[in-house]
Amino acid sequence: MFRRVLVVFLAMGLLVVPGTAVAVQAEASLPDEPRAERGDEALARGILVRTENPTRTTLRAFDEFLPLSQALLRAEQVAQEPGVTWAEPDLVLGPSDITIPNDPLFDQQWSLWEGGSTDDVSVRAPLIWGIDSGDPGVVVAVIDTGVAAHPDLAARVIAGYDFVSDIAMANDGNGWDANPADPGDWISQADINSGEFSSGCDLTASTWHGTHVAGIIAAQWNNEYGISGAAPNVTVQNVRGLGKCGGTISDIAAAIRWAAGDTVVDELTGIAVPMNPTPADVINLSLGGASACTKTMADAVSTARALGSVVIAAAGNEAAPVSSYLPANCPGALAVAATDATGAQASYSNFGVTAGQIFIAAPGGGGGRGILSTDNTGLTSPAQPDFDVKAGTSMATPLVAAAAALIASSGVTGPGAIEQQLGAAVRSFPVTGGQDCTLVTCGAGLLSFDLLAAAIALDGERGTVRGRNGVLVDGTTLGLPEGELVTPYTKFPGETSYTRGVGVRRVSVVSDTRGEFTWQRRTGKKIYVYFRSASGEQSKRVIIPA
Ligand SMILES: [Ca+2]
Ligand SMILES: [Ca+2]
Ligand SMILES: [Ca+2]
Repeated sequence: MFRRVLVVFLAMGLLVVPGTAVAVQAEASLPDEPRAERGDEALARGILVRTENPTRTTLRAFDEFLPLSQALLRAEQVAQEPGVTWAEPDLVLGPSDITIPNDPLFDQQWSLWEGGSTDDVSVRAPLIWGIDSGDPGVVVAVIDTGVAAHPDLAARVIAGYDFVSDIAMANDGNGWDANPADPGDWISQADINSGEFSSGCDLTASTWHGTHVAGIIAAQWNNEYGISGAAPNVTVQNVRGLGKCGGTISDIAAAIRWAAGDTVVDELTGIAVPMNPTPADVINLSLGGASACTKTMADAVSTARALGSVVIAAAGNEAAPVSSYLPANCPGALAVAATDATGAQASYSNFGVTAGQIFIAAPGGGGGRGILSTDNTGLTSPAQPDFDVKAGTSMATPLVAAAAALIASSGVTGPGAIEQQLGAAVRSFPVTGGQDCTLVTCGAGLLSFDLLAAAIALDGERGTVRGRNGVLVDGTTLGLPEGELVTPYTKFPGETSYTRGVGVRRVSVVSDTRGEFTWQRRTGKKIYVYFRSASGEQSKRVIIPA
């Protein structure tokens, strides 16, 4: 179970303040979701009521603070009144409401939590976990070296595809294939002598880079083992684009498009790769090379965005202008710079020369303080699961991907909307006495999950948060045949048009009590649908064209 730790952050002006409305009512749990202890039930000061005419939200204050369970009953009664669109408790969240998992190595995860050390500058992840620890239905595609088997990843990582085409680089005996497990990417002297690899390859043991990145995003939390991911309930999809000595733009671009749900054809065989059954909400690219953005890469990124995926890319570790490194310099890719444990710009991090080249910064370690994550002991082929530290923009990027996944988990859809919230979830760069980040060198600010919480809370008042009180139904109860291919559209009370959702939706359908969804059949896209109802009833409209 979780520990709750009393930490007073008020002096830093963090987190929601008493009276802030947050859509966490009921917290009826989604399946297999570890839950914060509810022994100390949240208190509500009243009921927030939304009426149709005029469309506005008002507070009906209680005479005294009521526990959440009682407030929910009141809210249900209010919701039955004529003209009421929805009603929910106005909860009071205290600054002590920090969810700390029991993973034994969590204390070493300084990039997630400052944990009492005055030096470490983290993303303050526990400040949002009590509200949003991620939805298993939200998928982050990690395009990397593949993932090795690991107990802290087994339940959180699903197989994607292996897009390393060169057989020597692939190191698994074949080109593209359906098994993206990491066979190891070591380079021996014999490899260098063979002439099979580019001249830039150095002797190295296997890096288990993809395994490390995956763990930063979604390592199993609260299992009394290892570490916790930053978005510990989202799903990582393992898509292999790197092998021995790296990967090629063509393979990585194919991996990006496939991850987003595009049709990808194997050019060697002319056969289409099976469609990704779980297109990604977020694509993590902890990789790069020194080049202007090429057409192939630019097209892949823009295609992914058009299909609904947020693309997040490491700025690179050359201590050089990011404009010279792809894919971070590609239009639509969100470039991530790294900070060290002091919050200064990491010595290796690539940086912006003009504002906007870097989107945001996050801890990537450095100066002897690395980022702890899942690893493997194998020097060549995979051996035993392990934990170890690495540093780089590769480690900062998955923190941003995790934050994007938490935003997606809250029901915000589409790269534009997710990016907007992500860009707002930053605090000012600290003054360190070292090489401080600036708005030009490191982007909009330092990623700060507590501010993500505020953004999600505000969004809840507009009714776009999929709360934890969802009624769980499956697609068949909506009259949709099992396996139906659909795309979600949303319209909320007071809006006149439908907005198309992202292509990635759940098989199971989660409702909250505000608004409605409609669906359209769409071939070629596997879908998962969220469903909204009014006052617990399914006020859906299902449109299935001929
Ligand atoms: Ca292969
Ligand atoms: Ca393979
Ligand atoms: Ca763990």
